[in-house]
Amino acid sequence: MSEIAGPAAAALASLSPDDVLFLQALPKAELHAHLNGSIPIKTLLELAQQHSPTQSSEVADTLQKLKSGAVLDEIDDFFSLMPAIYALTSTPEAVTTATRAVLQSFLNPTGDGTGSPQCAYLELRTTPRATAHMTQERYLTAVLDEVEFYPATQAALIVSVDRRMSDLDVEECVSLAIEMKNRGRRVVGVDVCGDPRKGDMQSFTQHLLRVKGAGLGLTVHIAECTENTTEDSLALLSCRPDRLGHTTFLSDELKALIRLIPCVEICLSSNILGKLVASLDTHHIHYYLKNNHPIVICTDDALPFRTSCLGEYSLLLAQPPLGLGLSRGDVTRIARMGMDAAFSRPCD
Ligand code: 6MZ
Repeated sequence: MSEIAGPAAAALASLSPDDVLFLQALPKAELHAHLNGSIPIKTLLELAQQHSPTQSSEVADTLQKLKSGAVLDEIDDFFSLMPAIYALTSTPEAVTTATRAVLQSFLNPTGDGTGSPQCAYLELRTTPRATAHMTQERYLTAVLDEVEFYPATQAALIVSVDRRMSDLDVEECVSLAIEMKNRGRRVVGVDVCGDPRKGDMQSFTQHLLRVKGAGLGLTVHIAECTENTTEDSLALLSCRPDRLGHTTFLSDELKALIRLIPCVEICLSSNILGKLVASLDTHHIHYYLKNNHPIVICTDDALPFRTSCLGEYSLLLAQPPLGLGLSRGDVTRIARMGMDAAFSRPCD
């Protein structure tokens, strides 16, 4: 696991050793983690080393930013990190290396002496990507080979559809997810992600409506930024998603509509460092806690946001202003809600 920094690190540092032990031992589900945003910095640097003769200045600049802690003043600052990361994961071998490192960082004992992994169950998500070296199917196969190295009670994959994809690409991506599931591969759901200001969600619905019929879970990033219109959110909600990502700018009218959606994926550090939410105080997590709506606590992109599952849970337990000051009982209840919201219910 990479070093954590920022609000999650400050919250963790404020906890007593006993509180830290309590959080480490708590079975946690990580249900919203993007593969290419979760690669440990050490692994990314190793990939860059192998790549070095052809390393562009863009890759070098991005690595420098990620090492020192990327400052994200606007949404483009986050998305502009991705091309360099993608340049380093453009072959099946690099995808294998990156996926293995991400899975190990979440699921292998963290080396903190407790023997606990970061999380008990991981639903990793990724966007199948075709490059000069691989097809989308080859990409997905490389990822799934690594995911399936772990038992089904520990790891599964969600196939992401990117808002920037063409209609044909969305159709193919959803078909690929369904085909993989039908072949017995461990795909458990489909996600809609990508730059929230892009894409026409109305045109995505015909493809997304096939997801649940195929026995897959559906999760969608929704109302992530102020530019997301009510129509955009309504189009996504019309596909009856099982989980919602972020929901940062959902209006009260739309919040009323999501009462029956089983779970909202909350990414505290991501929202704060990405400057989509001003502070923990004003975070929409308060609305869900007050209304007893199920949530799951997630890292989103541990690489740029320099966080971990432990860090995110520390933000729940730490006293204000560093955390929400929730009780151990409440934090235990939230962790259980997360486990219950998995697409493939892990039974141990
Ligand atoms: C929307 C996000 C995201 O799929 O290549 N992604 N989309 N909002 C976010 N919040 C900050 N964080 C990550 O992982 C990287 C991709 O995940 C999506 C973006 O499309 C990004 O390119 P994969 O493994």
